[in-house]
Amino acid sequence: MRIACVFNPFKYKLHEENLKIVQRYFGLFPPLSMAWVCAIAERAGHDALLIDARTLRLTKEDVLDRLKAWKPDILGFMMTTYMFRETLEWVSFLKKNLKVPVIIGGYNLRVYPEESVSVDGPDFGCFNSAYHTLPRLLEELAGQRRFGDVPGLIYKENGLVRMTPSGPEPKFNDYPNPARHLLPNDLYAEFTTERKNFTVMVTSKGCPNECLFCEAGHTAYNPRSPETVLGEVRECYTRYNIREIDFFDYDFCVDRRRIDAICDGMIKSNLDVTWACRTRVDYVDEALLCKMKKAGCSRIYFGIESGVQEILDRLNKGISLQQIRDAIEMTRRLGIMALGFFLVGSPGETRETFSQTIRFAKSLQLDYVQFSKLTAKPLTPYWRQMVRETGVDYWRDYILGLAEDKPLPRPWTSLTNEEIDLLTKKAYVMYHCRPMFLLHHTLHVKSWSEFKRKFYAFLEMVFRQERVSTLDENFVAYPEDAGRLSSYRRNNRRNGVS
Ligand code: B12
Ligand code: SF4
Repeated sequence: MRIACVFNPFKYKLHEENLKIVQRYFGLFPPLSMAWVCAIAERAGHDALLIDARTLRLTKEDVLDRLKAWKPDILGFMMTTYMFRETLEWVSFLKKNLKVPVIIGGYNLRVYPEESVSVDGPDFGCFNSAYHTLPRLLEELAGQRRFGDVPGLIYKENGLVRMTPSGPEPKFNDYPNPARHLLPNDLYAEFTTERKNFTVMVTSKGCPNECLFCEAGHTAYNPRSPETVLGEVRECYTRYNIREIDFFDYDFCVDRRRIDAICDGMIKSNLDVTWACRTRVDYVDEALLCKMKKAGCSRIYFGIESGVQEILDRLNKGISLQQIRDAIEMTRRLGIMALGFFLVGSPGETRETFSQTIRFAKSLQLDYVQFSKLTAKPLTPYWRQMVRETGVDYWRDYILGLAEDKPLPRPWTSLTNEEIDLLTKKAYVMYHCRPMFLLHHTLHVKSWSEFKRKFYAFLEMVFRQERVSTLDENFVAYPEDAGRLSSYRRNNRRNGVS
């Protein structure tokens, strides 16, 4: 069977936690979920195609032409809750023109499995991992079509949406490596990228902590072994010329023995690769940071959330301001850049608490900051509370097409959504418009593309941000490398694909 997965471009949404400018400059990333899906299909003996229409700047019509030439038996899409309706438009368009079945998967199917498939467009849904589901589905599509026998599947039958039991949770370690050979690996970059080629890796699922704003809280930890991780790093280095990796795990350092072994392996292999990861301030100490630095770690993203202890406690973050100060000081002293994630509009937040947070952020001398508007995201404790208390589930209504994209209420703070939006913008401007900060960053850029990306982002942040966030029909992600993209498109045209 032939499965073609499509990663569509997506626009800024009012209900998301980030500002439009953050979304625009966040980066162009490999569509990793579907790269796993394709790898799983290929391992089972099927043919796979993955079209990253977002990075390649392809329109629906361009993608249709490519698919007509490739002739898939089934189309695949990854669904997040936030971008569900936009991806659904792509599903409808391509399905109407190609007349092949569509399977959807991804995080939104964990939250709203039946609803996701009940809408017009998708024929099948994979509500957990593709690991067992996809090979069995492809087998049934080619043969008997007994969909009830496929584990973890949602499908439509006689006007009803049916769901099969999901079967045992596969070990993440047993997955093949994502099918990066199907991707334009030299086009990816994130805001902080210093080297090319850049990629993203995910080496564990889940997180044992229980921060109340986070959907990963208290989810089963399912890691890949150090050997598997090192094997993927080596593959990235030799096969795809990757020189910078961002480990996108919810928390890369949950298991001290695992991270120790990964770092030891990286030091031993002596590959010319730098990397970044996310972790908590209470998971690092001097010995670990020294080892991470030696292993090529150049940036760590820490969840700091607030500069007010009372707010950290209300978020159930389980860390103190002193722990934050110590971890950031150590990280920077050892020559690793530190990024801090902060929340705006937390429970009990006022203008005064947020001023304290900005002062705290500045005092830490972080290399990067990200301020996000605290939002009741699906599967978080705040979302559960909101649904319980109001009886309305905005996200469910949104994916069913019953609610428009809009900022969600934040009953836990007296600040209005408009004030939170303004404070978030102000925080970015206040943090970045400091002469010493600007000088330091200008002197430390490593390439022309890094300089251009950061310079344009700065200009847009200071001069082009609207007062209150609005939708933008012409929204596109910052085109990292327009020259390389054009040559890709030219080559493809020469080879007969649009
Ligand atoms: C890498 C990543 C990205 C990358 C690439 C996109 C991708 N998912 O491949 C980038 C940066 C582009 C991205 C973008 C966004 N992301 Co993202 N992303 C991730 C991240 C960190 C890892 C995904 C991954 O590879 N996981 C490991 C694989 C093995 O697991 P998996 O993704 O669940 O995939 C398995 C199954 O779900 C299933 N499956 C998944 N897709 C499909 C498709 C088919 C056809 C089938 C059959 C099965 C299937 O099979 C897979 C293999 O078993 C996850 C968090 C996480 N740790 O999982 C967030 C996550 C998926 N992203 C999230 C969000 C919010 C976004 C954005 C909206 C952010 C933004 N504002 O821009 C966008 C939306 C993109 C879109 N088109 O909708 C949320 C989704 C929450 C939700 N309720 O939907 C997550 C869970 C992060 C979070 N904690 O909030 N993301
Ligand atoms: S914020 Fe970080 S530590 Fe807290 S639950 Fe989420 S992933 Fe885990």
